[in-house]
Amino acid sequence: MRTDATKASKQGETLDAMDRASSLKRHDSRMIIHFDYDCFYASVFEAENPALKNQPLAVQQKQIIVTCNYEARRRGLYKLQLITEAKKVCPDVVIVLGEDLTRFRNASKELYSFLRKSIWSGQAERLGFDEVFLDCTDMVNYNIDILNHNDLSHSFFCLDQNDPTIGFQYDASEPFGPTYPPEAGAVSDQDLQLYQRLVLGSHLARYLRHELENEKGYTATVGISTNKILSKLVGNLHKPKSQTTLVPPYDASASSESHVTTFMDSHDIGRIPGIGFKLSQKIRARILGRQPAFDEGLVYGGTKEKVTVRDVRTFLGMGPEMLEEILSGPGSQRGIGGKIWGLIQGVDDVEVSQAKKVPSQISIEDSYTRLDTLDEVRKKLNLLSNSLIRRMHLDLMEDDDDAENTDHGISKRRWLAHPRTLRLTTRPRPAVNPDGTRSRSFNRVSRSLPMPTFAFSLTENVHALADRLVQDSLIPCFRKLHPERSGWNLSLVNVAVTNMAETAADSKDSKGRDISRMFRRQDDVLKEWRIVDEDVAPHLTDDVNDLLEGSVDEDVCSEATPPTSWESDEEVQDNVDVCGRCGLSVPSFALLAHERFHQMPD
Ligand code: DCP
Ligand code: MG
Ligand code: MG
Repeated sequence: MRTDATKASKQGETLDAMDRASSLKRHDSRMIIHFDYDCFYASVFEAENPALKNQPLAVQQKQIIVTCNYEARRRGLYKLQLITEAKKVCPDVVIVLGEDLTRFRNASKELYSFLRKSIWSGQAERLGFDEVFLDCTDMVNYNIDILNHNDLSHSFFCLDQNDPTIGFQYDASEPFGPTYPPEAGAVSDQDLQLYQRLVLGSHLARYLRHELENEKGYTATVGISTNKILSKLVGNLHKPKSQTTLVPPYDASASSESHVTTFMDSHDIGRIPGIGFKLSQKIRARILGRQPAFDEGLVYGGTKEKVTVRDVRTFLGMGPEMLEEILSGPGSQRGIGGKIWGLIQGVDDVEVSQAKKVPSQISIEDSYTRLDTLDEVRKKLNLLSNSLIRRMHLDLMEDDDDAENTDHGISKRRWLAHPRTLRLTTRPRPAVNPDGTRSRSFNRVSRSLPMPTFAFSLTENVHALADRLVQDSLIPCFRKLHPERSGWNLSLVNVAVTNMAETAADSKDSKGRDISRMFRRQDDVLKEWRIVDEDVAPHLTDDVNDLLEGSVDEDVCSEATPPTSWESDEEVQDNVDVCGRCGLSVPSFALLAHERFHQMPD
């Protein structure tokens, strides 16, 4: 039994943490809806071939199932399962190959565009291929103002400010769908306004989910709250094809505790977006007072330790300063302690970003089980450069359909932006130790150089440009990065262009034409997305690429924008290795366990 003294000190700690929490600024005035498509890759195949819908369907990359539909999950299959195991569990599983990401990328853009057009603000942000945040504050506020409080259950949600007949009927007296917590108590006067707005948000979410299903054939799991982190996390509670609203109180009071705190507290520290594997291990080490153990039983590894947000939040002396001290180190973000302290308490004031005109970086990479000769490097660089230039043409150019520029009615192309920097990155594998083991340090090294202007040629073909890029720029750069002729072995090569300089300003066009061009391309190019593919696979960042070893992955486009709370810590990205036996990608820390897995008898 706990003594009064410990109880008092525990309470003291909690109060202290609560005081600190209440000093954080929470922005409750926004309405954010987060979408995560259900079994996304599988759904893309189902959309192409609806007959697949009623069958257990799994999408294969290398030896694993990256995802499977819910019929397959009902029969015991799960994400990241080995194909061999899946076939044992469900012999009639239909397996489709998902190594070419083009169809997923296209579907992702199409759904994103559809959702963006469904809201007023245009503030729609894609996270990876299968998540979208929508800022619906304006739509909800407008509809709050037109509520008839005498007859809430017969409300009409107006979807067009210019036409009051466009919209849907709904019951504004209660939220649609599940809530967190499930049994919400009476709403206090103080929380009434927020509650009402969330009720409207939940009905709008229902409408958008149904539209997505009816018009595009995709279902999604949705979260509704006042910022990105809360809407994303709360959506996870009811999957698939459902939604969850986080209901107030969002702040603690004398009579009730904050639902935000209870909700965030229940998460393992490693599940919080923005806290990647390395950061969470550092935090765990401090809370446990020792190095946290790995779970060696998992193919992908993980941690054995359960350290919850609550454990962290109520740890003696915990606060932004302590987190800063735990997490800061070479290359860490300034103010990381305060940022993480906010995040674990559900505070996230980062805006849902507007669609971007051009990506701030295009990066192409591939991983290899063995890459140790210059000849091979040259070949790989060639493949990567071909992809890079093709991707630059797709993402950084548009049709130039000005009359004087058309060639017999066929539009010429013009650059929207010129990247100024070319960057080559490799991930060297340390040499094998005398005892046959290999150290697990997989940091990337890179060098940047000015982007050569010939790469923007509109007349030379892609192959010729790629050859020249390799010969004139990348090989010399590679030699500087790896001056030794041999002795290295690379597990990854990445070629990226960054530091975009938009060209509209120095175009010869008049201002007026630029504006009209801007509007014209709004629905084509302006909607271009942020590709943050780290988030396609939250904790297995290099996974998708590594699984695609041998083919060139064009989707590893991480943003070069200033870090936001949504970027996973980079270190996670750097610590994935490819198993030499089966080609499966495994976080470095789990490779030993994975190798042991191969040694196991059948
Ligand atoms: N993906 C991948 N490799 C991973 C994780 C994910 O290739 N390690 C791909 C396949 C998924 C897609 O990204 O379809 C989206 O990832 P999710 O985790 O959201 O998984 P699903 O959408 O497939 O399933 P759920 O219904 O659980 O959201
Ligand atoms: Mg997802
Ligand atoms: Mg999903």
